[in-house]
Amino acid sequence: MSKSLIQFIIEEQRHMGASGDFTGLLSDIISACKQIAHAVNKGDLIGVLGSAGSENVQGETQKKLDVITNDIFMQSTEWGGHLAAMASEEMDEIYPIPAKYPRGKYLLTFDPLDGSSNIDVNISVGTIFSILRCPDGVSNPTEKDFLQPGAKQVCAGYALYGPSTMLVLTTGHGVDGFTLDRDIGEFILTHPQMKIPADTSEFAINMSNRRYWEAPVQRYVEECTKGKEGGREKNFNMRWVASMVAEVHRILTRGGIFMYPFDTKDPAKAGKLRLLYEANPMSLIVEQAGGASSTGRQRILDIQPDELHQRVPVILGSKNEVDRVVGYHQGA
Ligand code: AHM
Ligand code: MG
Repeated sequence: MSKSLIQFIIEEQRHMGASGDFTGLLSDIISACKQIAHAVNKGDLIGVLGSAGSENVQGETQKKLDVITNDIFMQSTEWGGHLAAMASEEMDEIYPIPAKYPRGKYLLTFDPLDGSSNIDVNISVGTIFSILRCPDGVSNPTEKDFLQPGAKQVCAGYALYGPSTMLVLTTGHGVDGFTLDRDIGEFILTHPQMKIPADTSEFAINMSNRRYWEAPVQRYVEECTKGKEGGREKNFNMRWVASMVAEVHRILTRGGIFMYPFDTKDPAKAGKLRLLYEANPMSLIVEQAGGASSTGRQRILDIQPDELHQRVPVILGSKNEVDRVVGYHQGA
């Protein structure tokens, strides 16, 4: 018989001897992802495409769906009594759970709609989330309580709104993938224990930034594009969806390396992707599936965050290729 995501989580909780709080939180997150899948899928039929006419804290123009999906995620998770506070790409400050609801022991960070530049052109987008424990004794969390290294995540996951909607998650015991069966409204386990092959011949990077990269990334990509004629043992293929969720999902399915490396395009930014709700959850998922994730100089999950919306360089995917790029950084 097919196994639903809720059944899967309840069974995990039994093994862990957990209280049920975590299952409650995850069930609220699942509900949010189903609602977002519905809004993304309906698109212009319900008038949700286009710009919201506002900017987020990172100075990026918000799409209507960025705002709508942020509200869906907040409203679905704030009431349950499982969270003490949450933080999102679309909110400048952390959001402590309002006094009218009970406060719980977890902190949630999320990017409600990642890759949102792809919405209007009907290309896959996703939601990324990360669950942390609220530090002991803290009943009124502040930003500093969120500044925990990614290795401390209790759970990380993403929903991919593609030809089918999938939810992929880890609680630190491997990575499992579930597909939304719209007829019954349930996520069903379809991809148990996903594993990233250690070797790959596919790379993903935004080549238009090439002139801004550092020497180790220049060298690696140059070798990939030259393939057998440039000293590598094989030729490489390239992909760039501009939706990190879609790229990570491809890598979990058939291997690959994804890079949004350090570049000199904007000296104020260390990278493009955000540590707490993009790089950390994706790094935990990738490592739990046997892959690797690094800035080029440091394992991402070891980074001690300095601020909520901090950006980091990201190089993740098939282990042997990530190790090669890290090696080029060490040699530089
Ligand atoms: P977003 O959170 O504003 O959508 O930005 C993150 C996205 C990633 O999904 C993707 O890998 C990257 O930005 C694409 O950037 P670019 O447009 O520079 O190729
Ligand atoms: Mg994002």
